[in-house]
Amino acid sequence: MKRVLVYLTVWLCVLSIVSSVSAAERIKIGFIVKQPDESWFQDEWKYSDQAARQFGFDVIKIGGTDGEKVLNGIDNLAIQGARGFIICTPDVKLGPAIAAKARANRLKLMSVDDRFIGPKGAVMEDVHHVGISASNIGSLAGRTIVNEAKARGWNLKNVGFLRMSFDSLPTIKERTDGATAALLAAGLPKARIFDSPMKTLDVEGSFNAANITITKHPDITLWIVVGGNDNSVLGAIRALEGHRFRADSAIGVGINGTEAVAEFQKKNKTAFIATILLNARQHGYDTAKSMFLWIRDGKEPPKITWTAGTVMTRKNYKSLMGLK
Ligand code: FCA
Repeated sequence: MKRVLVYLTVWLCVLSIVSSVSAAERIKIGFIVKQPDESWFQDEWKYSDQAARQFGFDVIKIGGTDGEKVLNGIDNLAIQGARGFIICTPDVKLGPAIAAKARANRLKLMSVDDRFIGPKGAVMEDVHHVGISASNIGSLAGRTIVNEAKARGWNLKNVGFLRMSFDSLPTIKERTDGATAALLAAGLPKARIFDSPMKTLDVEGSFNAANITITKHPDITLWIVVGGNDNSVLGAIRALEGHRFRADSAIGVGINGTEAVAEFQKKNKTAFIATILLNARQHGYDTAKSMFLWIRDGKEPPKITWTAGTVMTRKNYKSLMGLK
C-alpha cells in the first residue's frame, strides 16, 4: 500500500511538472478594445478566440475604455505572461504612450481599427496596423444613399443631410468625408449639409447631436443620414422618429454591420435602409493569428492592411451574416 502511494505521488509530481511546462509554452496574447459593449468589438474578440482555438494559444481580453485602463492593462498583460497584444485605443493620441509601454514590457504591438497618432500629429507608421479603407467605405455609404434617393424619386436639392460627425477620430472623419464627397458629386448642394458633431461615438451621442440639428431646421421634410459607424446613424434615426420622420421620409446608411442586424430584424422597416458590412473576422481572427505567428515563428505581419466593405440591406443580411 505504501509503495502504491509513493508511486502515485511520484506520478502526480511528474504530471504537474509536464503540465506546467506546456502551460508556460502556450503563447498568450492580449486584445484590448476601446468600447467592449459595442457589438463590433465583441465580434473582434469572438473571432480572435476562434484563431486561438485553432492554433492553440490564449487571448486575454481587456476593455480599455480610457488611458489609465489601457496602460495598466498592458502592465497586467506582461505580468500574466503575454508576449504581445492587439489594441483599438480609446484615444489615438495615446499612441506614443502605448508604444512606450509595449517596449518597456517587451510586448509585440499591433493596432486595429484606430491608427495611432504621434506627438507631431502624423500617423505612427512604424506600428503595425489593420484598418478599414475608410474613405472608400464612406463613399460607398454615400452612393448607397444616392441610389435609394433616386429610386424614391427624391431630388437631392430638397433633402437635408444629417452629417453625424466625430472629427477627432481620423478613420471616422475619413468615412464621413468620403460619404459627403459622394453626395456632393451626385448633386447635393453644399447648403444642405447639416453637420451634427457627436460628443461621444455611440447611439446616445448620435441621438443628442441629431436632435439639435433636426429641431433647428423644421422646414426640412426629407432627411438623409450618414455617420462613421452604425451607432452614429442609429441614434439619429431614433431622433428622426421622435420628430415623425420614418421609413418614407428619411434614409440612413451605417457602417460596421454588426449593430444593423437587430434593425433589419424588426418587422416594420425603419429609415435605416442599409449598412456597409465590414469584415470583423479579418480584424479579429487575422490580427490574432498574425500576432501569434509573429511571436511563435518571428514572422512579421505586413506594416499596414486595409480592409473593404460590402453593402448590406434587409434583403441580403441573412446570407451575408450566415443567419437563417
Ligand atoms: C472604429 C469604430 C468602430 C468600427 C471600427 C472599424 O473603431 O469606432 O465602430 O467601425 O472603427
